[in-house]
Amino acid sequence: MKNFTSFADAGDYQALLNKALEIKQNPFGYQHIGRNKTVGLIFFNPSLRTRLSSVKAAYNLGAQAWVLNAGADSWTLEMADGAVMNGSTQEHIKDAIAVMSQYCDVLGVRTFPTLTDRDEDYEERTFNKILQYATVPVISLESATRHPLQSFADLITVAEFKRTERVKVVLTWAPHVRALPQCVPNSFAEWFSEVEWVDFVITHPEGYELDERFTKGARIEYDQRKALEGADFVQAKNWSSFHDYGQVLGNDPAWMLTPAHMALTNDAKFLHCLPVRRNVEVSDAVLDAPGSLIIEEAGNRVFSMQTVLHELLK
Ligand code: AN0
Ligand code: CP
Repeated sequence: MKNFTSFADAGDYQALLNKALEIKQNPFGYQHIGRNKTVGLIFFNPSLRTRLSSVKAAYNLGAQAWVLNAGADSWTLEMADGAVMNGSTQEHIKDAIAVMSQYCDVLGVRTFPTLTDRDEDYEERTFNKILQYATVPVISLESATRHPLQSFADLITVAEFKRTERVKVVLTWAPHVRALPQCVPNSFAEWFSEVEWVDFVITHPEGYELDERFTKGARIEYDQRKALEGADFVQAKNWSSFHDYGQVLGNDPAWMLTPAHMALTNDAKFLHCLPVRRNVEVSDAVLDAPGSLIIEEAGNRVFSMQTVLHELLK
């Protein structure tokens, strides 16, 4: 592994999953790998789980971590190549990333999409600049189009809680009050459509089709009730439209996950990457039910990150 930005970087996903399950059993067993190593974490956007689980993962591995909230804690960064910097930006991303690379052995970066310029987002122009200027391995802490550490944590969670050899996993769109990125569903689709022991179904209202580069191989079912039938795991997430880029096309509250939806499933376990808008995306009764794994799923963010750090630092 050279960088970790997508499913492709995971290589043999089953081997990586087995490693994560092993590390979870013995979280301090690889401290020789992190000794005298520094993990740098840069956030261009807010975070609770990614930020804290990454620090914890570094500590478990015997490494130190620093965090920078770019823009808020540092100089305002210029992204455009060749910019005449006589406006509000104070330091070029080129210099900032090259400098920060000297202060760490691996660099985690969170960027978000513009949700207004689809080409800029789907070409990952910001993240690719970071890859270009970094001189150490780079981990995506969520980019414009992907959130691979989240999907890896979701895979760990499904593997831990599955009751049968094969499982049906459903990703369902959920209503929200804001326009959100497609990163989480893109990555979820990219990962779960490749897992051999998963029957993967995506359900969403018409107009919320994701980029086919992420959903190829997945079954798409517009009837949410039909999709949920017999599900072993249900992951709910809102996303804005890909085709009508960044738009909220409708927010039918009937798509909010309730116990009536879950009753259609095979006593499914419930997943959500968090943060969740309670009683908008999903009802309290689902989030707080015994079958809800939202806290365990967030807990596994430590082990997805720790496993990736292990692979990059070993
Ligand atoms: C972000 C998103 O949808 O990508 C982060 C989720 C991990 N969610 C929100 O902005 C609410
Ligand atoms: N799930 C997730 O990535 O959460 P944060 O945005 O809080 O890091």
